[in-house]
Amino acid sequence: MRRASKTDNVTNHSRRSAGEALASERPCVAARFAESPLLMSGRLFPTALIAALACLAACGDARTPATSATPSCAPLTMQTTADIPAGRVDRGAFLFEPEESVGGAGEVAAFNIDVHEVTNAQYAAFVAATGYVTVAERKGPDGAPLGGAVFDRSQARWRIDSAAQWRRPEGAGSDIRGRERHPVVMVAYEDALAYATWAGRRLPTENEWERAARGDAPAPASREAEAYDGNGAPRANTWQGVFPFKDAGEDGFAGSAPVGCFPAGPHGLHDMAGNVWEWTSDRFTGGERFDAARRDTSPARVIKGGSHLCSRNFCARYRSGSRQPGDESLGMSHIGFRTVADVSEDAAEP
Ligand SMILES: [Ca+2]
Ligand SMILES: [Ca+2]
Repeated sequence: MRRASKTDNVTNHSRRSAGEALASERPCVAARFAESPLLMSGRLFPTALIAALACLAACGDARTPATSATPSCAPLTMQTTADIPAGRVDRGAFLFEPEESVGGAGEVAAFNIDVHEVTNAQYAAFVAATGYVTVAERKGPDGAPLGGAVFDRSQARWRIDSAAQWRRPEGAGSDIRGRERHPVVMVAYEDALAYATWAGRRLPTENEWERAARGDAPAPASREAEAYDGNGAPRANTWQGVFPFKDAGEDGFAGSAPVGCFPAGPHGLHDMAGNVWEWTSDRFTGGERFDAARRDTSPARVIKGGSHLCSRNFCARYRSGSRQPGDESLGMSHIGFRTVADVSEDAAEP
């Protein structure tokens, strides 16, 4: 069922258009902690710092559309939102990583969700309408913009770049021309929330996001099932090759992809696995256990679905059941979002 919303309007607007894993499986985490610019920035809370570094350590960025595949991207006139009926999420039915046993499964009320990640064109429309200034653009104590975290492909490492923001995802000299349909990145949590609020919507909870991704099906008993089909053909934008050194782009993209270029899931949603991680409103309270004391205070939010930086050798979290912490104050190359809204149960009947 299509549902009219401001998101629909901006979808068709023509104005202009690391580490996805915790330390458990990544051999180079310690080394990257030592060299990360985040350690020197002093911007992050300790817990969020660890969380962000875990993310940074495990995945990298890319930007250049590649290569061997020629995906067929759905037209932008595709349905822009979908109603998800109420139901239960049994996250963690099959566990690949320790953090996947943390956080509650449970019932989810009916809701409506964007069928694709919010695009650069959509975010541009929001900024044009409101004059909103993202966290990355705001000045820090030294007078320079706060910037965001950019993966430097040539160096195979991340950096904090004060010139990076949503219009310049790779920092100075970069832009989003030709990437109007790519997911907006370099948006901190509050930047995503501001867009959602403007659109009359909100950000999904983790359980909502996961139910939207998988429907009534249980979490697949395979790491690969949501990113590759039974013949090994890519069904999501991830990283082929050895991260962080070589992204072969066998899925058609070395870097982010325009939204809607990979097959939709059970509710017609695109890119729930891969392309960019997506913010949820749940706070990440720890990778090994749920810490109720931090439920309302943790500066890290749960991000879902993996990204174009997830490879088989590092991260491999291109799954609906995966969950990682994202420092809510930091925009990154591989984190975007989509929005949701409440609906009545009747409206959400299939
Ligand atoms: Ca790719
Ligand atoms: Ca995604």
